[in-house]
Amino acid sequence: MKNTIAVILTVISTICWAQEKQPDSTETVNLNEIIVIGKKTALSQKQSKSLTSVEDYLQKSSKINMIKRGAYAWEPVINNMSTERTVITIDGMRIFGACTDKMDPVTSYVEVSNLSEANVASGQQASCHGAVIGGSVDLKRNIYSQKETGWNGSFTSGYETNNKHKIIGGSLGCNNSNFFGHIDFMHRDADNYKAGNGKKIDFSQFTKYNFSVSAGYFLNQKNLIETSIIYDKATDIGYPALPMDVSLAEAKIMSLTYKYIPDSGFITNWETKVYFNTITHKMDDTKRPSVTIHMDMPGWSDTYGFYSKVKGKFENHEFLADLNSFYNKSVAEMTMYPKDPKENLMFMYTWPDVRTFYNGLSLEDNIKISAESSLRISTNLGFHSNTAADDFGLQSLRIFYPEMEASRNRFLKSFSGNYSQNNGKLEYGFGLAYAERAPSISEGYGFYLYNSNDFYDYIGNPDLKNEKALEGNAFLGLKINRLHSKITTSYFHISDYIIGKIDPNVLPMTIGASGIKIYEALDYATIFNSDLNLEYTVSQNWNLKTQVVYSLGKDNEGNNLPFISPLRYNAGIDFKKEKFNAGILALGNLAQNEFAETYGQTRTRDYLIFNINAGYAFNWNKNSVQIQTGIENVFDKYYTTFSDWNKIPRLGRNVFVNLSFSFNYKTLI
Ligand SMILES: [Cu+2]
Repeated sequence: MKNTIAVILTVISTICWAQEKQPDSTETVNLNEIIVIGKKTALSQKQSKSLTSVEDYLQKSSKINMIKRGAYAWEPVINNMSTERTVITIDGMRIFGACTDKMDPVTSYVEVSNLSEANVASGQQASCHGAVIGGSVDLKRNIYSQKETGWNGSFTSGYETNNKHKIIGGSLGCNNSNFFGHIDFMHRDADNYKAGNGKKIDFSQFTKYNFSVSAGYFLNQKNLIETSIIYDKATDIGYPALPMDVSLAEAKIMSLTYKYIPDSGFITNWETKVYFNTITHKMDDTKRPSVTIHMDMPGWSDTYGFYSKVKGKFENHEFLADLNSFYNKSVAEMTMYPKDPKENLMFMYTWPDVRTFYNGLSLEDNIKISAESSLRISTNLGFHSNTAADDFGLQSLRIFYPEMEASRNRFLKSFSGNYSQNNGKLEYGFGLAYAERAPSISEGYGFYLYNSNDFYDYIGNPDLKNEKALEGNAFLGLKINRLHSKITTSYFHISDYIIGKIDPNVLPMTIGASGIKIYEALDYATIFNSDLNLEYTVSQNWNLKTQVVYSLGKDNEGNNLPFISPLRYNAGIDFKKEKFNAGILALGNLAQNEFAETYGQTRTRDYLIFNINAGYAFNWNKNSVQIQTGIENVFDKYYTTFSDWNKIPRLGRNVFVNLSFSFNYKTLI
């Protein structure tokens, strides 16, 4: 029955073709995908669950998957490449998680209340603040400077039955002709969740507080100074797929921005920002029942950064120049407490106070060749330096690399070119790119980092070469009456592909670990991605949508790479009439038969789940009330996917209610 519904849905919507957001044919081509998060446009009315997590918004993109280690802080994977090969920024700011086990991706330190949209760029199709291979996401904060004068505010609240997830939030802002100020707050608290068939997943609870303040002052019509602070604190976070939990994950993110917005001339926009962020991460094994040896594993990451970005227009050129720089300090420690109090504590640096200094220049030119065609060329040149600043940590690594120097400098470059054509009905384009990245801190300097997925302790390798990727991409889109379709593909040939390889000569540190893996480079690896998005507007009220994504990743010997998605698909029908909307969505994966046996992965079965939702929104004057409700995983299916760490099962049936009220009160302040 369920399969029949899914097949019918897929067939109906496969007859029709679509994509998330078509670029307007009148502007210069924007190949990036924009995911709307905030409520600033009517688009968000289409959102069926507005208080869902930032990660859940992001995974709507056909380019993004999430590696899940529990209910909180999922790790975004872009084009089947995870944190090391991608960059996630918040308003252009670089932030680095402080966890050696990737329990705190950048996305875990913001809230939906902070953000207006996410700009998802595949491969080199964005000038981003760093050297990257797979792609990037820039999470854009709400823009308060353009709000109407007067007071504005909101109150939001939500509840989810599966894990008793309670959400409460609010915001208050005021604007006058030369000043604006805004504060917002959001709190989430969830118990352990239940997988399908009511199976309780222990250690999957979390509590989160997010608080943010923004203020700006218009020096005159063209010049604006803005400051913003985000404070995010999560406590008592369970990671059921890992052997440890987190007692504290805390971020303080601060920035000061100067914007120059001329109304005519060569320069169209000039933005300069200085920023600082500090992250504290404390892992906790004290609540786990059978811990062989108690460990304390805190980590800290501080980043100081700056960028200055100029956008301009000259004849048929739209150009961008971005000078950016950051300095990061990452430290992680491990203290082991033997059961016998007479034995000595064992202490080591898992990240030996690694300082990363990056200085880069990005240049981009969008050339309008004709009314329908354009060419985008870009380059990114960067100087990258790593220093292991802690002497004890450095000496520990020298056990493996006696010749190792404390510092290592690299020069990283990327180039890309994209041609695209769009006549309103048919659009297509293709591009080529070359990019390099430096090894991450764990890959370069990690010391006995236990991976609970393959049971190996990982050792970094400071001698790793830069990873180099050649990328080819193409897309084809079609708009015929009510039918919108887009197919995109990308192919990456990555030389000196960094991956852990077993070293049989070294013993692991972690009790029960299978052995040691040292980060080495494969000759090359290849990753292929393709996705098809279709949308068909049946009538004013009915809309059909479907998405099919296929990927393949191989190493130089033809083995499958780990964490590459099997074929995934979703199909949905939306109904909207006046203030009411409703929808049904089917989503699933085929079985992962191309799993990475060589890298310790096992097969994952297929799955298919159904979600339904309904919402009601009404406005009066400039105020609005929105109620959204729905059931996720309606048939309470017990399932896991290829990207669930240690095959931790996903959420079973979940009923949610989201409520939001927002107001605008126009007055002279
Ligand atoms: Cu951690």
